Amino acid sequence: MRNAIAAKAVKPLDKRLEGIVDLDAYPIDRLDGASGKALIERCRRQIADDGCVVLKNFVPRTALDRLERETERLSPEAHYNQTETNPYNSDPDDNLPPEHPKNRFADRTNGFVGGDRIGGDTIIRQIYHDDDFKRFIAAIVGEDTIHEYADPLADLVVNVLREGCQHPWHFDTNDFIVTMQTRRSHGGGTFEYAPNIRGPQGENFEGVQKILDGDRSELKSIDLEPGDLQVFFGRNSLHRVTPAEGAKERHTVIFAYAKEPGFVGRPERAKRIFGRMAPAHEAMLREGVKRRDNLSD
Ligand SMILES: O=C(O)CCC(=O)C(=O)O
Ligand SMILES: [Fe+2]
Repeated sequence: MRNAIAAKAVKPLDKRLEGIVDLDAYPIDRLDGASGKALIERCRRQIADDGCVVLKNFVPRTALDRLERETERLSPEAHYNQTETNPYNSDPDDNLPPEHPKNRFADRTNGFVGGDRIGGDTIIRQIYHDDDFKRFIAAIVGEDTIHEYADPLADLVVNVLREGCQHPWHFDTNDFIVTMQTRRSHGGGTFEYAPNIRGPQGENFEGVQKILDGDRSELKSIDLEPGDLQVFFGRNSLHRVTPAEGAKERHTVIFAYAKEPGFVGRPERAKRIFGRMAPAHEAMLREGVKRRDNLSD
């Protein structure tokens, strides 16, 4: 009897994602097979098209209660960080008129829970570390391999938007972001984006300004739901999350990967985002190590 229970508790390596990822719809454990290749192809096409792919119910309905509870339990530990930011996360430019996008600042108040609070038995951490998942993400973003962060706070993050919190219009500073919604707010919290509104052809400040002024003709809008996985290239696509409305918070998990192994974010950033540092950041401060922070914030 004891053995039977133990055998049940430890899943064989090739069954790790069973029950927590819909492997029928998303055969990421069989990427070399015909269905796996077709999935990669479909995602790559969507990303090439407008820089965004959403895999609805990546976590199956049967696991959604558990998924939602994971971030619900963690959200009271969120550190809130308030800033005013323009779409470029840059300083204002006094040489430009006040209506110019570089001078358009909006409130960005956001809560973050650092990865060291997220247990190894959670669905979200099991997905984050999974080799098949990493291989899948690498394939669709066009990398040979991607690497987990060596940063114990920024590797896996819960982003909490309580009532009134938003991600105002911005471009990301990193290439791509992998996120999963785990809890939906009663209202608001909608992801909107203007695909490739800027690019090698230029900044298109006029186009950006129009959107800031309320023009919606270039916009796409996504109603994310718990269990949906999103991969988004935000460098050239202006995007935002509208303010969360109502008492129910919006929760999103950020799965952070880098092109190179060993990435640790700057200690100042850890303090700003999470309100604290991990030993790795304290060691960096002691040793005077400076590293590039390629996270978008
Ligand atoms: O939470 C989201 O859906 C996207 C947030 C975002 O744009 C960002 O973190 O840069
Ligand atoms: Fe973003």
